[in-house]
Amino acid sequence: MIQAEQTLNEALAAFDFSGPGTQAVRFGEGHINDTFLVSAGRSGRFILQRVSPVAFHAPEQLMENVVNITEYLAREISRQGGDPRRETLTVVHTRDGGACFTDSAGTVWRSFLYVEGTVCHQTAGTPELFAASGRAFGRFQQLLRDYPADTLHETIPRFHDTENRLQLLKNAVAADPLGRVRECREDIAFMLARERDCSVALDALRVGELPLRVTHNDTKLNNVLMDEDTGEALCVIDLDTVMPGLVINDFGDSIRFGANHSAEDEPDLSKVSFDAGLFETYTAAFLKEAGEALTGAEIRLFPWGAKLMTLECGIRFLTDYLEGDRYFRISRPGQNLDRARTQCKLVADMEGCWDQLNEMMARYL
Ligand code: GN1
Ligand code: MG
Repeated sequence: MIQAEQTLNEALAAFDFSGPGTQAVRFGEGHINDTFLVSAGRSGRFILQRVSPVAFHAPEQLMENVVNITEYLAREISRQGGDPRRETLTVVHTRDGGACFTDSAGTVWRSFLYVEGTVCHQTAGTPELFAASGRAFGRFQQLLRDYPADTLHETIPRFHDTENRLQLLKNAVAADPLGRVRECREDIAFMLARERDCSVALDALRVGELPLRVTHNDTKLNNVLMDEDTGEALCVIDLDTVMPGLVINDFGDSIRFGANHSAEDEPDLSKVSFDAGLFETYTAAFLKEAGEALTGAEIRLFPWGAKLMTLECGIRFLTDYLEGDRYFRISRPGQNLDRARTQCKLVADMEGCWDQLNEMMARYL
């Protein structure tokens, strides 16, 4: 596949960033898109991103969602007395007024204002930080509660369809194109043993126990910008997967990534453990902002959201490892296998304190 650097200059020109002194450097730790920070002299700083063609098959539709969502958020934030230029992303248009640019290789680029004075954390160093991210995603839910969900494109079909994710893993195991299955037998067995679990949230949706809402679907701690001075969460980013979905998945994906003290790709599993205290910290913060909008069934199923998002992410990492690391960017061999294994360890830990998690939820109902 061609590298983003090969068409970066075309994109810089399309967004009118190519004046003398402009610099563009790789930025951030996202696994999917190619992100650059552009310093464009007196015009200021911008984020320029090449949208992954492997992950997103209809990038124009995706950008239609992002434009509509960010404009809606900006209006809501202003209405509530906030600063929309800092509290949500602002799409920067191309010289021709478009929301994105297609390069000579057919790949789509888009740009946002860079939100100055913010930081993005890779681990929840302190409970306060994790709570701040919980407030941010809870507020995101609250801000979008009346957004017409049926007007959103489904940017990745079946994104959190855990049953289908498991089926895709089975297909990859059967095909085993790189002969990697033999080193992952235990990991595969761990996931297959939880086949029934993969249906819990989907069954609740099918019987009408859980409603579809506008959800973010990728609520990692590093998808929130924090104010450098106050430490408070400021702006939810990475809006590519904003779609109709389940709120327990937004809750759960945050727990998956943040309710522990290790990196997602930590190779030493003895360092990876689920922190039930951080689970509670996040629950309280998230519900403080989003609580009124949610139903009792949703809150009751939060532990399931946490377990299923973690299991599903492990399934996705392992599937990608077996298929040759085509989806999640890696910086070293075996990284996707390590990522899959941390997720299994966290699932096992959650199961170890399952009753405690459910009792905790009872206090918030
Ligand atoms: C990807 O783009 P990024 O790095 O924020 C992925 C998420 C995974 C996450 C795992 C579109 O998120 O679904 O949970 O990696 N995004 C997409 O770290 O697949
Ligand atoms: Mg991201």
